[in-house]
Amino acid sequence: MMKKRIYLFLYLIMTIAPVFGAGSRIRINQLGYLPEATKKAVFISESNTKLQVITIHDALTNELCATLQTIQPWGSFDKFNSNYIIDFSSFKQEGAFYIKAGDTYSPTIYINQNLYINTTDKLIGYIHSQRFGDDVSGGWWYDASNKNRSAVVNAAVTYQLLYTYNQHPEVFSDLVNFYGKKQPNGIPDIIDEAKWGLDWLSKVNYKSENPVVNGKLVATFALASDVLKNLFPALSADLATRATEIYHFARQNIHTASLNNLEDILTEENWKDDMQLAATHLYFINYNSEYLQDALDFGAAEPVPQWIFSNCDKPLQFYPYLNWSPFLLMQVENPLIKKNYQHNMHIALLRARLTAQENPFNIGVSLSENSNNKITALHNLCFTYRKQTGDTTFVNMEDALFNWIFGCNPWGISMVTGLPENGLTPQHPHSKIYIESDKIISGALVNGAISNLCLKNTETERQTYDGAFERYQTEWAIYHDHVNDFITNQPNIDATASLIHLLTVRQANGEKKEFFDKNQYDRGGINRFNPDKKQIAIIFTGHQYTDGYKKIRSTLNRHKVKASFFFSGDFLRKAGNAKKVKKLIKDGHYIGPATNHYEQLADWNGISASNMRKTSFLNDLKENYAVLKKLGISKQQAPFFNPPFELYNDSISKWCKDAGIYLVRSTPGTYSNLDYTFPEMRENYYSTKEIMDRIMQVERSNGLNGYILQFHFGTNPGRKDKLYNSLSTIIGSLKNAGYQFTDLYSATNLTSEPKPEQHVQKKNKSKK
Ligand SMILES: [Ca+2]
Ligand SMILES: [Ca+2]
Repeated sequence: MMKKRIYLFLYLIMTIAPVFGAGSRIRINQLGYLPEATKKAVFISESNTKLQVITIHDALTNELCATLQTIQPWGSFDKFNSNYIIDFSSFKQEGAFYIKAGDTYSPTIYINQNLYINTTDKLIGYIHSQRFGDDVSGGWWYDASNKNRSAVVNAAVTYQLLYTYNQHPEVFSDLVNFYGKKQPNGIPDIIDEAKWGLDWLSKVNYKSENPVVNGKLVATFALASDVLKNLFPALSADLATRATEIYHFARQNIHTASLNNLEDILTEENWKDDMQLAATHLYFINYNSEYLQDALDFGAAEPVPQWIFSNCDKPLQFYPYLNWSPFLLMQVENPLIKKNYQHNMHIALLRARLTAQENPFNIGVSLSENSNNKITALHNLCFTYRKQTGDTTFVNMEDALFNWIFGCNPWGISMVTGLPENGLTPQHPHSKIYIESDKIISGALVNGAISNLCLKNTETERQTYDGAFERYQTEWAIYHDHVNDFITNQPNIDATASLIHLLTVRQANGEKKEFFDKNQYDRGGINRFNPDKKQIAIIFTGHQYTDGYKKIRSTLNRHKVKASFFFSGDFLRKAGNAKKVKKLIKDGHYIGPATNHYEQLADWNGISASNMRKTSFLNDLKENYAVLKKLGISKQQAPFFNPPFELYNDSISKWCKDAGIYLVRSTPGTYSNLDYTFPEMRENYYSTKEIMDRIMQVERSNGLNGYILQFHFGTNPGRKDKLYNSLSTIIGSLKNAGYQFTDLYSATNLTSEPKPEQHVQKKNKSKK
């Protein structure tokens, strides 16, 4: 009997049990997911693991938010005996979460509609940092850490910047001038950067170049002449002439040039793709049918991207990886041309999908040197094909390529330096700046993983470096976050430029089109929202006193103003306060946290209070949320936080972001928050009249657009002259001055207000 039991027990362990896999990991896109988008993660495990269900939890409170069975087994792969694709697309709440599968936890997963805001600025900033030369005579960008100068790479980067801007000009901001100084110059920053490239490319002596270079010059100049028509009219006309001149030279010299000097200068083998793109752009400048014929002829020689059909191709062998020409020519009014290119792209994508089906990450490129060039190129190919044909056959592969870049890969690392800021990103890039100064410039996509087979073909032996990533290396894919690994961990300027396009189209096609964050920040906390809007947000903070309750509530109701209230855990636990808070919820106000005991988090200079560690801060906040929960407010319904005494620093705002919440404080200058002072404070005391005068004075001199006015829910009994008694007058005068009062959701536009249905569902569940 005893024996049988043991056997049964062992049997259970071996068959049903272990989600406790040794080396089990959940790989996710660290940048995050749009609420309405497809959301996938990959579970990899070195042991045999059965996975049938996963749960999703809030990253701060650990609250269970969803239980899902949408998991697909993938089988075994190299050293990973079990692999699963976790599909959590049905989960659409915004915030910070994690997935739990057995005893395996994912990193923090961010779901938000505004994921892409400012990301392209970072990438453009990286390209800017690669400028070499002086501002007067110009220069080029280093194409790699060895500080080479390459006309093909410079032309390809410039072209991609112009192309991307031309597709979605609305996405790009103007924060800096041509020299990168924080001084808007009326030119989108992506164009400032493209202009740097153009200036140097204009100096290249095309007569000593071959069609590989000249084709790229023509395409770039012709596209630039179109894109810059309004911004730089004279330059635009000049570039059009130059493009035509270079094209005719290149066209006449194809046979003399192509065989002789191609191989010495470059490893780039194909030039017909470059000449095709050149002819295409010239056709779109003057609609001369000879150019169209040339474009079709050159295109016939290279109908599909060759690297999709090859294995260990060299970095520049089939450069640039993506030829936009077929997509541009599909717009020509000719059904035959359109159909032909559509079929070619379809075949290329089918071939890529065969490769993708061979690995759990669904990656459809062979991992050779500079694989991230191919990953971004294939993504852009999938996207553009889908956009132009409406065929969604390859959308899963497209998403997988995007997720791979940002961490859904065997190592769980985002391949872009410093993006996302709070993620796991390359810490030891093979870049000269890092080697010389230890500084990592954000926004650079590194070369990416390589297969062991292709690594052997390089002059490098298979490299091994000690580190956490070694256990995830496979024959299929090797990557090291190591400064000496120039094959996989070297920042790559043209892959970065290609990634700009990828992020841009994803941002432009997101369900809610917010391209810019118009909030103003101080040490990472929002202290003013969109100054273009004649709107004000009112917030209250409560810890010790409640004497303002009745007056504040009736005033807000009378004026139909929705405000935000931040209450400490101590406040919420005090007898009688729950009732008040419930009434405020019923009135439609926002209720959020202000820490558990309302203890100072930092001093007036922003220096952290002693012992203030991330875990202690977050644990304290968690307790505040636990009391809110008892009043029916989940963390997802309270994403804004107001720190005690409005004191905080960069770390505290960052910790808030990690937890999926936003730190908000008052806009300085109006003294509204000094309504807590009392006469014994002597020269620091402010009477209600002084505060009211001050608010209206700021209004007259500056306007109060986007202002956050913060008041107290109650104040020291020593203060007899309570400001809340005059709240109605303040709101009235501001309304008369034309201001609207708004809630923090619409004010900041950072996250959407949870829908009422979600509350109802939760209530029903908790009753069961
Ligand atoms: Ca600018
Ligand atoms: Ca080429």
